[in-house]
Amino acid sequence: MNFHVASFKAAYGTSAQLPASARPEVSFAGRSNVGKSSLLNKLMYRKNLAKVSQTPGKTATINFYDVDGYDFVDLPGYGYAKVAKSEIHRWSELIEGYFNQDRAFALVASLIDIRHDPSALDRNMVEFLKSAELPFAVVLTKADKLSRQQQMKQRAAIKKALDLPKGTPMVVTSSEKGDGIDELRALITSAIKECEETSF
Ligand SMILES: Nc1nc2c(ncn2[C@@H]2O[C@H](COP(=O)(O)OP(=O)(O)OP(=O)(O)O)[C@@H](O)[C@H]2O)c(=O)[nH]1
Ligand SMILES: [Mg+2]
Repeated sequence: MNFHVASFKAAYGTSAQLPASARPEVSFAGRSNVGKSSLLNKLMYRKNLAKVSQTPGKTATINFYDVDGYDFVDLPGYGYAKVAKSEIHRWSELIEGYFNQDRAFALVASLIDIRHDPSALDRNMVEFLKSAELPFAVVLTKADKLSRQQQMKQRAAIKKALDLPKGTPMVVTSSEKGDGIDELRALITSAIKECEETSF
């Protein structure tokens, strides 16, 4: 799979607007500011295809990217305290609407900041992915902010806190330095292959 062949497809503000799923898709979920858009850019070898900002809550729509004929989906971040109630409502409608659809979910990357223990919302997300039996991986972000030793320690603590099913992949990444990016590309490639073999 060639991650260099990437382009923006479309942004959707309500789940009713989402196009039917016609090919495997890889989704990126996580709290606001965890680094979803940065990770997408890094995976796609691009600087600013997905918009990154210092302001949390930047990605308020579901954004689709075409990567070598597959869909990569940047989901709006959860847990940003300073947004209006109406926005939180819109967010839940979008995310729940998205996951409730009959889509070809090849892999959901559940992003968690490696510096912190998982929040209640992070645990909800993982619980949902487990109970829905969706193929998912935990992607720890911003590894460059910790030493190698601290990374290993946090990885073990987060794994324990999430009570992950056996064999759930966990990747330590840094969009800043590039750690774990090739490993994640390989994981995505094999998840897509598996999805194609079983769903199409
Ligand atoms: N040091 C470091 N900073 C990062 C990394 N990834 C993202 N950031 C920074 O974290 C902030 C948020 O990154 P985004 O990629 O916009 O996060 P997001 O999850 O898409 O945020 P929303 O769109 O608000 O949900 C930006 O200031 C990024 O530069 C990383 O691996 N290392
Ligand atoms: Mg974003």
